[in-house]
Amino acid sequence: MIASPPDLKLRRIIADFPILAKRTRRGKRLIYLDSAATSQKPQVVIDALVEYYSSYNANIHRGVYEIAERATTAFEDARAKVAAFINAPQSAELIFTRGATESINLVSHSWGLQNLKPGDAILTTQLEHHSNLVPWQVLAERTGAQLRYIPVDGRGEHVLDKLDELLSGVKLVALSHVSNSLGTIAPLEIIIPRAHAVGAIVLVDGAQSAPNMPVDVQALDADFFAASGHKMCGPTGIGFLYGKRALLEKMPPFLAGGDMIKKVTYEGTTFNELPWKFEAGTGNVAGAIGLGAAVDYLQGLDMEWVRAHERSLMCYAFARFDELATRGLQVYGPHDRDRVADVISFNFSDVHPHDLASILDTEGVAIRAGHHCTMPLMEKMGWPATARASFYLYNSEEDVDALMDGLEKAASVFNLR
Ligand code: 7TS
Repeated sequence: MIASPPDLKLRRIIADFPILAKRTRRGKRLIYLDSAATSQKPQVVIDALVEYYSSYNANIHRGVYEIAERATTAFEDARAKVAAFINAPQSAELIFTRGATESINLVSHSWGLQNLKPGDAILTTQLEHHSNLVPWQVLAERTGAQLRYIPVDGRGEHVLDKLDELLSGVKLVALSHVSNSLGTIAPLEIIIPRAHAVGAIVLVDGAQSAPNMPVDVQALDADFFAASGHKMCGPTGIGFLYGKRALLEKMPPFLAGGDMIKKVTYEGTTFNELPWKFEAGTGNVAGAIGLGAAVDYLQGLDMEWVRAHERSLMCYAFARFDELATRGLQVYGPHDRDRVADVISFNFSDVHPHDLASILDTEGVAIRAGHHCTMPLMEKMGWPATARASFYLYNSEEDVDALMDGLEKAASVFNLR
């Protein structure tokens, strides 16, 4: 197979990311295939951060002077942009957090401690990132609720045969939209209505979907949707939680302090309105503004295009990987191109994935190796670890070829025939 060179749109996108023009220590082009861990940042996002810090750095929601008002407006504009990006009905339903992990913890502490009791159940899946698993284990322990798992098959696809049984007594379903280890796209269109039919609410961990495909929380009918800015071209330390207003209104604050209050006396406190009730203390103002710029950038590209681009790259990568199948390259995850997003997990013969990643690094190719924060999944599948390549909007078929060349090199280092 021959790689198609990047077209004009892709060349322009690549040029938007200054890091992609840098060389590695060995003088190689950087082939970044670890965007599921964190994405690279376009210049417009970097500029938004610099502009805030150099022109209008001030705290928000308090000062009456010019730069404080400008900072507050920029922060709240960013909220509106992110809300629109996932088609949330109102900006007030969009809470800024540090990222998906904090968003999930907000729900487990605030909604979970208030609503769960012994005899209730929480349903998640065997595919989850630790961030969407450990908070529920802790909550189950604290409330006496039971934690159950939707099983996955050997390809990492959800097995729904026993869904009705699993849903009995369930108050909350928490599952990832896209698996960070295998790229599996969850059948939310089946699971969410069935969960609602038994009166359960649904939290969607969108850490890996928001960056890669159009997301419409109203069409999904998700009750909560969590994501991280740093995986979608935004800065680190900023993310968001969308929640339906009726649920958020009834939930107690997660953290207490400044900004989340309406009135405080020595006797007690009246909490602020949504969304500020859940935003105690000075938030990541620069981060939110940067995330607003990231969302503008993504919308400018069109998320349908992003998904189509990644799907086509994945098809090319799967085809190229097939060439090494006879030499012991094993690809995990769903084979149906419509059920898999931007991630390919694999092992090459008995070479340890960390050794593979190190050899690829000498060629400038950055991939991740390990358990990808899904230790129970790895144990279930019987894989000590996998190598993982994840693609994003700035990757090209030439990047896939560079990965293949690196794997060929590994094969010769390890004498694989
Ligand atoms: N949920 C999923 C599905 C994720 O992939 C991740 C991070 C998180 C939650 C947590 O996100 P955070 O921004 O709060 O840390 N996933 C990965 C990964 O695959 N490699 O590094 C981080």
